[in-house]
Amino acid sequence: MPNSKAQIANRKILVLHGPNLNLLGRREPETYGRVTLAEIDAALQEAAAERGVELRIVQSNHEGVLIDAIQEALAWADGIVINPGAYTHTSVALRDAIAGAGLPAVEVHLSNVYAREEFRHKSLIAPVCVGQISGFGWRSYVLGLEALLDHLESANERMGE
Ligand code: CA2
Repeated sequence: MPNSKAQIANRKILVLHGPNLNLLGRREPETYGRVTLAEIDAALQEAAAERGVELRIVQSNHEGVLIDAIQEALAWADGIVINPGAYTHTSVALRDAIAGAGLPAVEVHLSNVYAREEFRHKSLIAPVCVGQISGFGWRSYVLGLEALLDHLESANERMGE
């Protein structure tokens, strides 16, 4: 079995946080916990440093800004970790951007969207992602990053690199 904590040299990953996630830790702690977005970013940077990976992190409340970041990532990134927030359930444009970029993406959610309202059970984004992680609070992001890095590593192994 391959070493899942292997260092992957020069990997660069875009982390995208969608709308309202800037409020984390300050509103609705019963649903989203008390951890702030800055603390999640710090946990991600720590996990990335352990694997020798560079992260660029963007939060926006605007669909177009998220789409621009995905398009620009084509020029520099190896993959995307995204919590699309409520756009998960509504945005054909975000889905098209991820599909169009062709970069491997992992969708993450703090809450278990399948244990919540029915409108959250449908993700327009998940079908264009490698996979989805939902329900582990801030750890969903770190698990998503680890899963994406393992996916990139095994894709390389398949290509005989
Ligand atoms: O569980 C998740 O990570 C979600 O992506 C969060 C979205 C929600 O629309 C998705 O269905 C599931 C909402 C993010 C809003 O975050 C807030 C944080 C604190 C206070 C208010 C909103």
